[in-house]
Amino acid sequence: MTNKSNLWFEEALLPSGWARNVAIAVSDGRIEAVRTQIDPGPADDRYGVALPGLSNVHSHAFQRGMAGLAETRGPAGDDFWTWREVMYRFLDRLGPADVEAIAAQAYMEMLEAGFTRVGEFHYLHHDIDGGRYTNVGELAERIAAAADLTGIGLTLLPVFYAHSGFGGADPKPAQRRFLSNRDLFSQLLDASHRAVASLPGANVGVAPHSLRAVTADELEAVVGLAVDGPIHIHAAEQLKEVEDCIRWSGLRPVRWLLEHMRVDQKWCLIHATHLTVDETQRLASSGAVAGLCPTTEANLGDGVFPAKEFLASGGVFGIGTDSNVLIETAGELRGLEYSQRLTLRERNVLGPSEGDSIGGALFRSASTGGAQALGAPHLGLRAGAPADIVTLDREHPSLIGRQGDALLDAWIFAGGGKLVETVWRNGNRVVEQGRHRKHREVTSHYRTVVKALLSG
Ligand code: NGQ
Ligand code: ZN
Repeated sequence: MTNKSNLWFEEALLPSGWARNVAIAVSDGRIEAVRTQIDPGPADDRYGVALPGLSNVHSHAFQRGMAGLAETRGPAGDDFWTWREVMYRFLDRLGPADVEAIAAQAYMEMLEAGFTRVGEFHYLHHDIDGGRYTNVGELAERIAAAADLTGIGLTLLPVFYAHSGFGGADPKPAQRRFLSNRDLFSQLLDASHRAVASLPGANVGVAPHSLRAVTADELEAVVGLAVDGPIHIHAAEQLKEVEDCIRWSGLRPVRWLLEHMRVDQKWCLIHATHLTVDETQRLASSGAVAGLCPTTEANLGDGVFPAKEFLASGGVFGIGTDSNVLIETAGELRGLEYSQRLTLRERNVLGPSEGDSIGGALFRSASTGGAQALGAPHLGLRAGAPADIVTLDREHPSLIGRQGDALLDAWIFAGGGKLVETVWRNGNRVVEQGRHRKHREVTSHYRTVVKALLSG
């Protein structure tokens, strides 16, 4: 039996631009037809403003469980590397059921924020003592189960991690839960495919963690396993990483990747914060997506991505919530623009031409770049795409009298997260009035798990 519904929106952001009086017919999770300038039918469900669901290109779901717990000053000056120690200590306690409950909470919050798909950069593979689980896909299955429970679209990115620094340095004990060799990684990849097999629209890519964690040979081998999925890698997030890379190879990390790998549309370079002008232009022309995570990059003191030059050179970006310290869509886009305003001392930076709405430019780029980065380029409000639709609360004071891109400006700069009203993912209405249908159940489970973790 097919499952059909007819939705009607006052305004909708289609691939061709804003349209009014839009009817979207949904059948078995897909958009069957989009018609504009049409009156609502008697059986249509009516809504205000429709946007395509956004892709969250970079998440480490388990880190949601330590959100806000790394904001106390330590004995020496705190930085990314001291944060990483705190994060390693937190994951020392996580069992499979904890991972699943925390991921479910994170994915539910993503849907409530307007993300309908997530790229999970999944590197927690082994047991607490570093021993293998009997089932090599144990934790990949927990991620898939959290996606299944909440309904979010999943791009699973199993991570290859083998070293603690450039040139194949031995891993640290605290990294024991992440480690693979080539043979184990191909098992993890097979297990990842099996874990997502029954999830609608899910796919699998590969994620060599960073140039710190893989050798050149390992990188080549892992990239060769990508087949038709995307390739994600952390790059040039911290200055120390850039300096260590130069010491190892004579080149900066992004330059090294551009010279040694065929970096193209299949690639997503996460952060890519520290770029020269030349790297910025070459990364933009490679067609790879820059996976920007403005909230986490601010939280970790990473630095500011040269977004203005990158976009001027035709670059494509997606946004990610990374450490999940705060899960927002509007907030990430606002953070990206504000980081540019603060460093350049200008306003309205990330709109390419006069008359461009900044909210509109940010949202469109994050939609197309995000979908590309997750190997799901067909996303959007168009016939044949999955019905991943987000509505904004038309009655919110920030949206009064706005139309078209002015709605996006109001949402991103003046409204915040609370404007997301209804979210469909694969045709299922998973969020209503800003709350996920399983909010109570998912959060009560999360509460139990986190209380136990923090009291232990
Ligand atoms: C991660 N997070 O893999 O969770 C990293 C920290 C590392 C960010 N880079 C670990 N934001 O890069 O070594
Ligand atoms: Zn990351």
